[in-house]
Amino acid sequence: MTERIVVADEVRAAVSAGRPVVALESTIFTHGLTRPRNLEVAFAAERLLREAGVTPATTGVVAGVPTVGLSRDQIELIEAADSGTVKTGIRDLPVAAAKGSHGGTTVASTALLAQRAGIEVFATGGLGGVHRGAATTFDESADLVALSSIPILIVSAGVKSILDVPATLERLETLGVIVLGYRTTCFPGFYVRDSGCTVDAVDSPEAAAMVARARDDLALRSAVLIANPVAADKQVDPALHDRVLADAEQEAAAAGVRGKDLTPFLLDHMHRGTDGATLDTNVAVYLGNVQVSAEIATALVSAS
Ligand code: PSU
Ligand code: MN
Repeated sequence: MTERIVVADEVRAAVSAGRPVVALESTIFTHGLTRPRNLEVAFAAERLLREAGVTPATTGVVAGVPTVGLSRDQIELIEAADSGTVKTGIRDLPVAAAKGSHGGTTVASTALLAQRAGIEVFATGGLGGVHRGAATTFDESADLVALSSIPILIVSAGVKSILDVPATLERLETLGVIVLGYRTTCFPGFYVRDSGCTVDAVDSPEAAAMVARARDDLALRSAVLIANPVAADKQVDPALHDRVLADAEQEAAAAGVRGKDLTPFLLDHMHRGTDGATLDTNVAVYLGNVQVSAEIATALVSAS
């Protein structure tokens, strides 16, 4: 194999020994969360996995090299303010490689790299999706298409409420992504527990693991999306949420923000417009998903 992906020794050893491993993305700490919380959260997620007996594989691009299982130093390096780190989806990987730039990998590129490294489970905050107004802007996250052809199990709190949630669910259906609520039939809206959309539920880590195994038995190549809602006491007040989001959207339109800058712009506005309330929720959402991913990764190993 000539493809140039570096897999950390610890991750490689765990995968080949059949021990549980969970992949983590890096855009969440390079472009999603604000300093200094971002780094704390990146390390907290890894710690949580280790405490659950799971090997973390934080994924990113270091000097052009896609790396599965970043070291602490590498995480700090690509996070640094002066690092020129680029938000890196799948199509950006070759560009980063050619230029030798650092990259924070999105859900799409993290899923791709992790699956190539033999990892079966991935935890994120919220998946990308169909943006509001996509009927005219065509802004739909590459995360959706990626998950149609990458057989990984991803735990996310549904999709961000800054998106068009019903349209995103329609696209996930079209793309053949398996979507299940974790112990709920209410599809979560990231900052809020209930997006108002309904999905089928799965009620235990073992049941989620069985779905992934059954997918493999059928030789399907699509992802399983386990949608895990944030804890009730951590969700953002829905009224505040809607008000600040409307503001953020107006500002984005006025400033002409588009393409891959839009999601970080909206998140940043939400965080500042709520005096950090959405930031606290974002962190709670993410760590909650990491916890569930650890349980599913462990169940998946026992089910093998
Ligand atoms: N969820 C978060 N914070 C983030 C993202 C998701 O809580 O920063 C990132 C993920 O990396 C996701 C990306 O893949 O946003 C989607 O961006 P876009 O809409 O441009 O595809
Ligand atoms: Mn987009």
